[in-house]
Amino acid sequence: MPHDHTTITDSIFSLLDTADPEAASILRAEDDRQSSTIELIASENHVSPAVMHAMGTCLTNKYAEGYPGARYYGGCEHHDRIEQLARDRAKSLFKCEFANVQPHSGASANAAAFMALMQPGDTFAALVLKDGGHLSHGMKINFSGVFYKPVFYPLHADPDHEQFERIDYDKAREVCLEHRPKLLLCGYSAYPREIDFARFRAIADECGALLMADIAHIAGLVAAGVHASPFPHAHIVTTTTHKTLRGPRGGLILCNDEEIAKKIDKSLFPGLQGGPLMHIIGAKAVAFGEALMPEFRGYSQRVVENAKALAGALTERGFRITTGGTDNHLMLVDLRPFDAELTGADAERWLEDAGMVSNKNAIPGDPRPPKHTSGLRLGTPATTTRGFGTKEMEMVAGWIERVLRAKGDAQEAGRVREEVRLLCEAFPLPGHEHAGARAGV
Ligand code: DSN
Repeated sequence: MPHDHTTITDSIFSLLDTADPEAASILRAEDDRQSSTIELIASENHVSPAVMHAMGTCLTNKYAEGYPGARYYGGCEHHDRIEQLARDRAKSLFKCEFANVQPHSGASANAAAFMALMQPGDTFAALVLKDGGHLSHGMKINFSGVFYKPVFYPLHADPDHEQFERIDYDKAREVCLEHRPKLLLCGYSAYPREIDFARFRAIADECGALLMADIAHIAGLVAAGVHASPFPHAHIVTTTTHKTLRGPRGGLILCNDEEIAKKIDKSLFPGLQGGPLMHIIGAKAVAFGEALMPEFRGYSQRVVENAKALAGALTERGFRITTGGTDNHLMLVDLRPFDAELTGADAERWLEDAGMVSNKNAIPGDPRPPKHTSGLRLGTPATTTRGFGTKEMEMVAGWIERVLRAKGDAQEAGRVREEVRLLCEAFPLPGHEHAGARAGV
């Protein structure tokens, strides 16, 4: 639907409309898609206008290979200052001693951490990938599986166990004692419960491993004090900056040990990357500044409240939430109790037709292949940013039920689509607000 009012986003686009109408029309279409749909992908968010603007600045014009005070190019005075600001804010946010803000992504951050702490061929332990791990945690064709030797620990698989589908710390210990990995990796892409970092550290100490926490998903919750911090337990912490942390797309590495910090800096540059994306580093500084504000804690608390509300409302409607609920921003929905035939792939497609964007996801022990799955992963960082509260999350659960009960029927999807659109208009995205928007004008 075209814009019929002026917003901050419109003013950004107006220049592009003239300079490159073809590209502008594509970007406007994407902007309209994001504005008029409900984003339920747990790893996505909507950045503030300040973060959005910071990404589009003169910082992109400069090569700044190296680090503040030690660059390979002249003219880096202001780049040094902005990178130092990003580092300092990251350290305040996560209460640690060292921060490298240059990783282009979470996967790059993980590659740098591995390169800093292991030799090719070394063993590391991580969660079974299909139980919620990440491809950079040992997938066979990823760098982590090609150059290193992963061994895996599982979730509790016994449905009668009170810890069903939660991390099996005893098994993790057994795996580590048997294989003596150099690195024990915790932190996941699809795990809805709090991680016991102290317990992992005890296992790491017992088997002689270093502990690495990849907090890509929960970083914002950790920064806000809504999820336990991996510090002081983890030797090294990696994250993305664009999920619950609500910054630009990118990565970050943190630690408290000077020797490890030196190795990280070296392995990232010149080990893995060349010129840093300085415009993104500028936007990281701005996003970290926002996350240091008291409001960010309230936002993060609402993310979790909203996730619990959505999980509860879906449970009432006959879906099963793995582990029985959530402690964080995401949940895994087992679709089978609702409809034994329904796959995650169908559900994802039908919900998108109705304006709700999600992703199919394997549930622990899923008998279906990854292309189909029996589950959906849903998250609330983006809906909370646009102002949804628990009441709106219950409306979302009702729409999910209607669309999936109608098995993708186009008419029902169309009706829900219109209701979704109206709610989205009442809760405009950051930078799209205009007078009267909340009144539905
Ligand atoms: N692709 C991300 C996610 O959706 O969880 C992880 O990098």
